[in-house]
Amino acid sequence: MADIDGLELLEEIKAGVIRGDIGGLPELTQNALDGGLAPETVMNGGLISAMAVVGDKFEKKEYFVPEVLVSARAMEAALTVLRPLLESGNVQPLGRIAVGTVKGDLHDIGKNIVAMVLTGAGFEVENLGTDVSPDSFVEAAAGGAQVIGMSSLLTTTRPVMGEVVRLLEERGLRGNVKVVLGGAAVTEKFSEEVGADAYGADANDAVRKVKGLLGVPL
Ligand code: B1M
Repeated sequence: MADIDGLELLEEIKAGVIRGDIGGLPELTQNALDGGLAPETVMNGGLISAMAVVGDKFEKKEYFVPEVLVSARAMEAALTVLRPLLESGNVQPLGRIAVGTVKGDLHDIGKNIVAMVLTGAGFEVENLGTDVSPDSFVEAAAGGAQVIGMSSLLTTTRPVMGEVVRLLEERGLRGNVKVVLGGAAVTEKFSEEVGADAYGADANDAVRKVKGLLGVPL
């Protein structure tokens, strides 16, 4: 495929997510892959950049929750095509990680991408879902997760992450488990303040940070 076709397809995918074309996205995504675009290119250049536009529209009150929800579903439809490719990693897991969106927060697209990319990088990932209580994160750590990954997009849910770190300490588990934070409500500075071990700016950065914490070569 000529590069220009690849760029056009990426633009179509991006436009499809922005206008919420749930039905058309799987085929467009498949066409892009068949045409030689890498799954990571489709995800970053098509899907994630589209959600950034959707976020801008929401902020400017050009989009409201229903439109955002339809775009989110369109992105999920595309991800069903990408998921098997992004998750086909090594056979021997490099480590065990539990990932969830914190209590009070239902945003899961970014967290699911992080889970997918970690799986693809060779980790065994338990996806705890959304609205995950501090106790559930602690249970995952007690059950043998070496890393607890928390995602938060709402500033109101940020205190939950500090609560989890505190509970892990209180229950004597903090020495055995690393904590990684991410999501639009989190910053590196905030991660340090609540006592997390690392901050992941995006899915690839999360993989880098988890590898670093577990001593896996980059
Ligand atoms: Co919501 N929402 N939303 N929303 N929404 C935001 C987050 C918001 C910033 C929009 C805005 O006002 N500009 C705003 C939060 C404001 C704030 O707190 N400061 C907001 C709001 C206010 C709300 C509601 C309260 C709206 C309402 O009801 N009035 C409500 C809350 C519901 C709840 O959770 N209790 C709500 C609802 C929704 C929808 C349901 C409509 C939908 C979510 C659908 C879903 O997730 N299934 C939605 C969406 C889609 C968004 C925006 C537009 C896009 C989020 C997204 O999916 N981005 C968002 C605006 C924005 O972020 N600009 C917004 C794409 C995704 C790939 O990126 O999630 O950032 P992201 O993940 C990235 C990185 O952050 C990182 O890697 C990912 C891949 O690169 N990352 C990690 C994420 N988790 C990580 C974990 C890691 C490491 C990296 O380690 C463990």
